[in-house]
Amino acid sequence: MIKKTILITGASSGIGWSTANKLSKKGHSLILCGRNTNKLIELSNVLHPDTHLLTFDVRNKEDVFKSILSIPKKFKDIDVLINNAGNAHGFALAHESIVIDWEAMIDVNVKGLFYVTKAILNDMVKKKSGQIINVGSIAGKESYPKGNVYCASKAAVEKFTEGLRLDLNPFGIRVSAVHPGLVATNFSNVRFKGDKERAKKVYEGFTPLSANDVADCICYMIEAPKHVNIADLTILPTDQASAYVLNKSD
Ligand code: 8X3
Repeated sequence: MIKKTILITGASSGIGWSTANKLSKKGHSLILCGRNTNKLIELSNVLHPDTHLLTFDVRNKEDVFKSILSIPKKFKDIDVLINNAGNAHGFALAHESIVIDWEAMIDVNVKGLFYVTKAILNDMVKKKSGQIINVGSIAGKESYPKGNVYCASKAAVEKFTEGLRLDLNPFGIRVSAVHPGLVATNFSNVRFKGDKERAKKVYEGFTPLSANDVADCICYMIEAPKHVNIADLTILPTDQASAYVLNKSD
């Protein structure tokens, strides 16, 4: 298997962390990005030594570009970018939502993803190879009540993915998105602002996906032969038929 250099945003938890763990075990070199240096250091202790840590907040444009520029030579030749950082803030009808929550989702899920991509893109274009995998959501394909801006932010990820694939087509760069449904991670805890009981209920009465299930898909997207681009992959729990049709036991 070809060893690659892979940059992952939002690498310290959930899908990002599971993906990092699996890719590291396969011997790939990783650049783990997150906001909390101590957490990244702690996590990286169990990873392959070929791991570089990068602390920045994707919302901060200057920081994003500076951090990517600071990557040491050994890790500079990035083969794969996994844009995973993203979250939901709040779950309320549009007219009852808080604008600050909307801004947080647009700043991280949309603008942050754009900044990181832009910071890495030129080098991939120059060498005419590379791969970009964006973590979208079923929410980007179908809006659901109270999802409003979160759904819009993930729809932006899907459309940006399509646009990138078109623009980068002449350069042999694979561009794709993985769109998970309900994954049991810290996601709902953040969405419900630390209301653990409410968050727990989201994943009760059915078998949700695990972060590992999604990480397995991402690993396959990376390991697929060079001529194969898994352009758009929706992964749902078997109990979930759409963004809001769920076979839950009572
Ligand atoms: C996370 C999945 O269904 O909560 O993006 O929107 S969902």
